[in-house]
Amino acid sequence: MAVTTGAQPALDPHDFLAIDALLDDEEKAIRDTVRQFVREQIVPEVGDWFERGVLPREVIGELAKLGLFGMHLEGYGLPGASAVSYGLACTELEAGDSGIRSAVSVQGSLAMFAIWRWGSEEQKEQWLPRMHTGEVIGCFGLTEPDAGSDPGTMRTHARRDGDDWIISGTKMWITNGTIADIAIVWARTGEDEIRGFVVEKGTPGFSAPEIHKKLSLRASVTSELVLDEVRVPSEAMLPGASTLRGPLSCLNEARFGIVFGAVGAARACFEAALDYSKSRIVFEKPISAYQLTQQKLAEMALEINRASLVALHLGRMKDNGTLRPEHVSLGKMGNVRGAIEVCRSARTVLGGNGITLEYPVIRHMNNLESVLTYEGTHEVHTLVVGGALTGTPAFRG
Ligand code: TGC
Ligand code: FAD
Repeated sequence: MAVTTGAQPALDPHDFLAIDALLDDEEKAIRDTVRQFVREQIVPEVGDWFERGVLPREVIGELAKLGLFGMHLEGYGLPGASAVSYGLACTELEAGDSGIRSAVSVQGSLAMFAIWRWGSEEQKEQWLPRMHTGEVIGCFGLTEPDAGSDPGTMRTHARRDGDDWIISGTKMWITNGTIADIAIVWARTGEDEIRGFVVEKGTPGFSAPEIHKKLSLRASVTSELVLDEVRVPSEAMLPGASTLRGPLSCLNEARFGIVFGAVGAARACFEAALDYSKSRIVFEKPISAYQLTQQKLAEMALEINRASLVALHLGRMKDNGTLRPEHVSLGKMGNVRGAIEVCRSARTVLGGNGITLEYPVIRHMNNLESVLTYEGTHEVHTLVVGGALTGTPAFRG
């Protein structure tokens, strides 16, 4: 069939490749609900939260009311939405702010998923319904001051004492740590054994001081977890996981959300740049009329459409059971890097206005520096893909 030419309606700059047509009604409904929430309740406020370095507790309540916590998990009163629907929700949340998507990622894909995948029936019944409604907030403690990309070198350890476990160590850079009611803490229990524990806030010896002075992801709580001989009962241990496979399986879930989320941050910056370019007059013309600006906008549109298609494809693979961790690594490295390029280019279109919180661009740009690093750095994912391509593992040996 020939390419359609002749008189046509104008192309939609916000959906240039008509990707919307690839979504079903339920996916669109979820996407639209989250988009409206973000436009009405996040976008008008988030610059101020970012400036003040806070994530108001009520926002977590609103995210829970929308049913977003653990939305892609099944059973225990959870919605069981498709992976694509969850991904689209992440795109819309991150169009607001990466910190908002992080709050949902950590609750659903890390803390809830750890219990859902590796917990006992009692743990699932005890925690998952209350985490879905936001009554219980969770965090996920894997990274340590001296063990980030290589979590297998963690020092946090747990030893048996009668029926209890005693946990000691420090976790670093933990999203939601200070506001969490429970922490999933990963600890060494033997030379080759790593296990997860549900540690409740208020347990003697456990504290979660907030990390300040961040210049990225400021509308998000980031914390240390300090465990000083913390005693927990044997029922606090997640029975299904006994190696690094336990926490790494949770990361696959959260990384998947980032593949979609990064598209949202990029889209928000593109939209800001497109709008601005039409109204900003320089040398007596709107800057959108200059070819160099059009090139920037075209490159942004290219990247956003490419990243959206990659995300949707990986989402369909996840829904049909063919998605592998290496695919997620490729998606995370490509879409986050692309989003950073889009945001930096958008920043230049806004000129001096590009550096203020009056516009979303520099906030997204700064946030994406965290997104590039957390959930596995760009380099780690590059090496995962490199290992899969060559058959030569890059990390050890
Ligand atoms: P390696 O020897 O390859 O594997 C150890 C065991 O794990 C299994 N495995 C996986 N399982 C599930 N999913 C994956 N993606 C897996 N990758 C490996 C593997 O089969 C093995 O299982 P078993 O049963 O045989 O023992 O592990 P390694 O020590 O060589 O490390 C590999 C490496 C570097 C890829 C991995 O450690 C890694 O991904 N490093 C990055 C760490 C990371 O991403 N940390 C993120 C912390 S959480 C976070 O950042 C939250 S941000 C939240 C927010 O605010 O949004
Ligand atoms: P390192 O591992 O010290 O890496 C430093 C540099 O060396 C990086 O560029 C890295 O890519 C590079 N590098 C490492 N290995 C290699 C190699 N083999 N070849 C080439 N280069 C290499 N963690 C949690 O557990 N839970 C959370 O909720 C959480 N939330 C976070 C929120 C924020 C805002 C941030 C910034 C981080 C968060 N993290 C969390 C931690 C995050 O996952 C780690 O920062 C990340 O995994 C990298 O670890 P690191 O900072 O120790 O860097």
